[in-house]
Amino acid sequence: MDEGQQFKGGRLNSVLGKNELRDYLANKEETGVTPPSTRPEAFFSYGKPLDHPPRVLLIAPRITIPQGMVKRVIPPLGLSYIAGSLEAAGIDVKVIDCTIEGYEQEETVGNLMTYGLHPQHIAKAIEEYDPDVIGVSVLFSTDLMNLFETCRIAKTAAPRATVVVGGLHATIYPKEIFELDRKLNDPDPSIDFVIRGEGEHRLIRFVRALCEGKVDANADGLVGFKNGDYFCNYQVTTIANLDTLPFPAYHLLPMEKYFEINLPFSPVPMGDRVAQILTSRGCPIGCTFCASTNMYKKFRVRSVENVIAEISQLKKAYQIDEIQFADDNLTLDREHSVRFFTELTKLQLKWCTPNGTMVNTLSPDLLDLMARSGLYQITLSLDSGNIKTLKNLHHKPVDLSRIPVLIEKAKEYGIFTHGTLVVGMPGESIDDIKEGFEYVMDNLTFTSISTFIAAAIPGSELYHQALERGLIVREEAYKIDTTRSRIQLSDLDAGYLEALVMDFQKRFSEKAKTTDPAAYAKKYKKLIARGRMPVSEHYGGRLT
Ligand code: B12
Ligand code: SF4
Repeated sequence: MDEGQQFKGGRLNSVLGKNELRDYLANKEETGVTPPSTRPEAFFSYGKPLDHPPRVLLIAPRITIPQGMVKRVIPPLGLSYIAGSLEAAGIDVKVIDCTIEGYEQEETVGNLMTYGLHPQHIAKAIEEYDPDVIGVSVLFSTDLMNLFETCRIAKTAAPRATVVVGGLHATIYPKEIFELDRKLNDPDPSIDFVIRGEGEHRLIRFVRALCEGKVDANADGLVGFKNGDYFCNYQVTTIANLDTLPFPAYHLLPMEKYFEINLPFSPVPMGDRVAQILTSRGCPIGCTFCASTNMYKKFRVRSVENVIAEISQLKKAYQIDEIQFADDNLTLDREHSVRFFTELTKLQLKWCTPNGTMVNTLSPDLLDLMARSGLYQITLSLDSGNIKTLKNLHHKPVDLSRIPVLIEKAKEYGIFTHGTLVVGMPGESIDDIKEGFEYVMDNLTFTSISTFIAAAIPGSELYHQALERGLIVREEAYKIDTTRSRIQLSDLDAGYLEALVMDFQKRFSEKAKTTDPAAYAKKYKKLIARGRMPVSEHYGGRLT
């Protein structure tokens, strides 16, 4: 994207001094070479060669959220992809998703609630399977403690197994993972290696080497210890052709349980059997508050045929009746989008974009095509109604004048429109926020809106700015709560900012409800019927 590129220089320059994110970005090439590793192999001995075919156990730990937030639950996409690749490579693999296995189990500490199976309840399953490698994923920084408790139990239940960690936080901050593990578990750490970046190929190579009792100290993205000395390899490559990846191995997960709970990525689905699909990876835009753009900057898109084949397979195997696209930037490539939505029309499924789409990539004619292919809700990430904030603080290219036209077009088709806002950025004044709110109030007739309070999310530029300016301490940022002004990024009084957001949400929701009561009732039908939508949640911007 031209505008995205234009912002890129500014974005990197605005990261103050040297920090882990800057170091990570500077040394990540995203060459798109598959398989990667241009460095010569440097094996060292690690344990004994295996006398049996390797067994790999992948675990998604339980999840911690602010109290009152909807307990969404979807199959872990990253681990399902990795499992699919391991299987295709002939490696025996099992997956445990703690959130689904113990969905009703809750533990509350202060304002936070953790749900899912406590890892002590999987100790027996781990012992029985007796894995050689245990791979644990950390998707959210808020789940670091859940990661450590899982790794501890895994190591205790299977002391012979090698414990490997992957995911966004571990990728950008691997040293911190080891430091915390050693602090918590000294003198008996529970994590052996971190694998940075996309795990599909890297884990296969790691397991294969381990079978021979060795580890490659030069392996792309591998971080760990060689004879007691720490080494940290950069993540050099990304998967060039996503079509080469096997589909996610959902057959290893209890899919019926996810369908039964029916609180997917967007927790207000129209369908009863919802699948999450990624048609692409990466986003080059570089918004200051976003971590995913730093994990995968390079945008790579699967072929239309490949995505349609996956959806058709899911229809056949699980009778899915809705798709929710989990892409960071679903419509970035316009020409591709046109071809994709044209083909999608033939499958006759409902679909939505819980993650938000980029306003500047949309046009009425594309929306027309999207509507005909089954779109029932579009999330428009304007993120601010204030141009100054967008340009100077968010670094997000958004042409606000496009939105009313898109909303009108969506209405013609009975499509719900959902807007997202992010307020309380460092440097944003109360007047800036109010100006943005009033612009939205007066001009944009979304069906619903979520107003998030800016959070310093680990992996984002904002996080490092906040750290370097002494606005936050690391540990606070692990408690991401975008409904509260807990880390005081701006000079605004926290209570005042929260009240302002609440007031705006309330006014906007009431207006939306009175303007189009039918749309409101239809959208929230399921949640209201299940008593799952306390008014405060809706006003707090916790629903999409
Ligand atoms: C789907 C999703 C969700 C789902 C997650 C459901 C689930 N359990 O999977 C839901 C809707 C619940 C969700 C919610 C939120 N999310 Co969210 N979400 C995503 C999203 C869009 C996709 C994640 C994904 O599946 N990626 C695709 C897979 C293929 O990639 P992956 O998970 O990274 O896995 C690959 C590698 O990391 C690696 N890997 C992963 N695990 C392992 C393990 C091993 C052993 C190995 C070797 C490798 C490996 O290999 C995988 C395959 O290549 C990401 C953005 C993104 N692009 O990642 C944000 C993202 C993870 N979310 C984010 C945030 C902030 C949130 C919220 C806090 C937002 C909010 N305001 O409320 C909430 C609440 C979180 C919570 N605790 O519930 C941030 C997290 C940043 C951080 N540092 O924590 C992200 C990165 C987006 C962003 N804006 O920056 N989210
Ligand atoms: S917020 Fe969206 S557009 Fe901005 S960098 Fe993140 S994924 Fe890309």
